[in-house]
Amino acid sequence: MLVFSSLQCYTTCMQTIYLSHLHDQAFRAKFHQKQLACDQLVTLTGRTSIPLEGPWRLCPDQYDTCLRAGWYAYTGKETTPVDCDFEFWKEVIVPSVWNTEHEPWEYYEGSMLYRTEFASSQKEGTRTFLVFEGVANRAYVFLNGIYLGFHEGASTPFSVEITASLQDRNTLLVCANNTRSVSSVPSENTDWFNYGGIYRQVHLMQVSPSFIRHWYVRLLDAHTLGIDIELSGIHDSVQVVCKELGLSLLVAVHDHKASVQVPFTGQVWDIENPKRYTFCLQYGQDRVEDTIGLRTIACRGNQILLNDKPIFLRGVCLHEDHPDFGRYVNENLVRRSLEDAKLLGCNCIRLSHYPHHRYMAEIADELGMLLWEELPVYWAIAFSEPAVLADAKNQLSELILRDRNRCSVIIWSVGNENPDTDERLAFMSSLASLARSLDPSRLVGAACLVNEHTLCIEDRLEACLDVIGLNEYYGWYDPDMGKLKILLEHSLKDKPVLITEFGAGAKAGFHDAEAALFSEERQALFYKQQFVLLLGSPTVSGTFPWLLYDFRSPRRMNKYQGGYNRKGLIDQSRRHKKLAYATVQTEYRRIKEQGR
Ligand code: GCB
Repeated sequence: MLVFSSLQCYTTCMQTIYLSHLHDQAFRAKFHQKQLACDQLVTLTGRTSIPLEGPWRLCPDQYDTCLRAGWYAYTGKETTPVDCDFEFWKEVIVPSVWNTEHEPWEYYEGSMLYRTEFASSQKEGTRTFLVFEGVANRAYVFLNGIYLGFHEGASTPFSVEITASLQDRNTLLVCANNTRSVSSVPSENTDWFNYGGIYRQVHLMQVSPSFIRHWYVRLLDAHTLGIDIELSGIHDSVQVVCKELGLSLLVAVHDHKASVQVPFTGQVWDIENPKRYTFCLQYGQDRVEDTIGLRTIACRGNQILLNDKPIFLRGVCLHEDHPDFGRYVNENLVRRSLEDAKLLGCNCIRLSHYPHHRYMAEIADELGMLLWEELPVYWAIAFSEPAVLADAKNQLSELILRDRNRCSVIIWSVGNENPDTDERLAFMSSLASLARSLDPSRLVGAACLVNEHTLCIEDRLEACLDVIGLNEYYGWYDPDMGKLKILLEHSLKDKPVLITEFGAGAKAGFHDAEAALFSEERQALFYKQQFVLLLGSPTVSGTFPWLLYDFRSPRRMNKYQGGYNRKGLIDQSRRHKKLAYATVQTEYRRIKEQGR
């Protein structure tokens, strides 16, 4: 009897241990305590790094068993059965979105495990960081079985120091999760496809024990160059060199920060002549180098001034979406988008509705294109949840830290078409203040709201913005284009108003002499009529057709759409230019010729 009862007790205890995770519904909480956020970010640009690209192994983990049962700690030497065998997972090239890599994963939403092994020889006295440029929508990172942290937000970079856990041979496991959630930024419902995965590069970055964390170079005014540097380490000065400008300065470090202002007599960057200068910074053994354009951007009344001269923004909107690669982009794809926009006659692109790959701003700097960069504070967001605000602020900080040396970026947008509530106002105005405090050298904007009764742009957020975005679809969703004329007359503002979206759907190759809905003719006609009204209005300082390319959207399921938003001026293959492309091109040529 005694033997039986102790055996029974033993079995129950074992079951409790074995089963405990099955009963733990709060299993994510312990992972979420360790956030990888902007305070740990180290600027990647200007450094050499070791890419962790190539074949990784992937396994869908629909029920999050890795996090629940601790697969990340498995060594392969377990003596009881385990539920995963890493070497049998499918091999996929990283970076990529999983949706395009394996047909059964096309619509998968949930957790995907990514695993790779890499060798590392850490040089004596160096510090090593892992840098992720984009994991959709959130990531849990493990190195050699040790949990490093959690990052929320699909489109901004994050980094984590791994000096202490690095070995000669290493195993990196990432749980990438793209579950849509009402408490995320963006929220559950968007007009784009919810791709998932490690879709931007991963790097190993080795730096000296004392190193440059971030640096920020810009014109404070037409004649003054300002440089601010954040450091981690012991040295009392940092050297700043720009040979072409004849600069060679030793700047004193106080409290891990160094700042200097010097007269600027060089050539400004602008879209016709995108002149850039090479800046090198040396702090002890650490050295960074970047090519940076210098320009000013400001507003005067309803004008936007680039280098003190008024400029009309001949814009277009763009999503990161390709039929073969989803949200993954490489340099060639980015160059192609910029070329298509240039050919259209654009001088500005609105990167909707989330931070695009850093290549975009780097190449726009090189080619002379202005950019509107945006946070995915899109439609309905849980504005009253403090954790959601913290997440949005973190994404904004990561974006600004990544791109504030990119002169092409002129506007930080804090959101798009959100409902008018007190909570939304508080949320978005605090984002606008944060953008200004991190980067006072750019404009802050957002797509604002319209009072449809009085036909007037009317948004309490306007007071916190430098530029007012207006998305309008009169003549498409609302058939009465006449309302647009009234709206523009009612909306004379002392700030620039940009038409941040206007457009109509057209299925490439569908022609109709009567200009039926979704025909190319209808879309072209729409743009002709819209431009007459928009360019005739003194209110409008820029126009951004919605958009350059068709893109996937699960909300768009009529017979013309077939899962795509068809408002592109070019179809999703990027080969077929619709009739409206030429219409917009003609208008933009005319605006340019008029010197507007
Ligand atoms: C909008 C949204 C954009 C949509 C677009 C449309 O106002 O900002 O994300 O895709 O309308 O096509 O309806």
